[in-house]
Parts: sequence; C-alpha cells; structure tokens
Amino acid sequence: MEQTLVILKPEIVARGLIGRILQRFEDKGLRIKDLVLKQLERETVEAHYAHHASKPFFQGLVDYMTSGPVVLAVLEGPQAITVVRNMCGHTNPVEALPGTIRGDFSVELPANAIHASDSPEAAQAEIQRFFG
Ligand code: 3AN
Repeated sequence: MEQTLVILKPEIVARGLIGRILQRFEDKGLRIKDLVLKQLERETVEAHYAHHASKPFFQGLVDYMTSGPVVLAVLEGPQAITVVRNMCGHTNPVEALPGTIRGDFSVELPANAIHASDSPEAAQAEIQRFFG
C-alpha cells in the first residue's frame, strides 16, 4: 500500500466539482485516508512549490493557489502515486487527454485542477507538510 497527497485547486472548489473529482478516486478503488477544505497561506504554497521558485510563473502560481480554499486529501492504494498521477493527466490542460482529470476539468495553466505527489519522497514530505 502507498499513500499520496492531492490538492484540488481553487477553481475546482469554486466550480463545485469537489465531489465529482473525489468520486473518481473512490470509483478507482483508492481510499480517502484524510481530507480537509482549507485556505492555504502564501508561505505554505511557496514551500510546496519551492523547486519552481526560479520559474517565471512562480508568483502567479502562488497567487492562484492562495486565491481561494483548496481541498487537501491523502489517498491510499496499491502504487497510489503512479495511479493518481495517471488519472490527473498531463500538466498542461491543453495536452491532457480526455478521460484524465486535467483533460476533463481544466483549460489552461496554472489552473490545472489538481496537484498530485510525483514520488514517494514528495508524497511523504507533502503529507507531513499538510497533515503532519
Ligand atoms: P505537475 O503539477 O504536473 O507535477 P509541475 O511540477 O511542473 O507539474 O508544475 C507545478 C504546477 O505549476 C502545475 N501544476 C501548474 O499549476 C504550474 N505550472 C507549471 N508549468 C506552468 C507554466 N508554464 N505556466 C503556469 N503555471 C505552470
């Protein structure tokens, strides 16, 4: 069993799509181990995306991620990190295939619907950051 962290981004909460996204994970067979609706602080988002601090889109990304409440969830299942990343689809909604969450629910960066941990190390650090 593996755990991963997902963030349903502000537009998903604002558009009333929380239930439909979480349903996909439950339909898949993943278990929701922890769940909270929360307005993130800038410092928390800056730490979460620290590896992108030098990118031109960084400030816009932090502005976006603090523009409204998000849903944080810990999901558990066999190879959950890979399974959830595959369900999310390509980072850029334009490239994300229909049938993926980003392909079905988003149109442009940085508002690409969802964040999901991309490695066991990231999952551990992110679960600690948001639920520790
Ligand atoms: P992923 O979230 O798929 O792991 P990353 O780590 O490359 O992708 O990007 C982190 C976040 O930064 C993305 N989820 C997206 O919101 C934002 N982002 C990535 N690339 C761009 C870009 N070119 N312009 C604006 N925002 C971006």
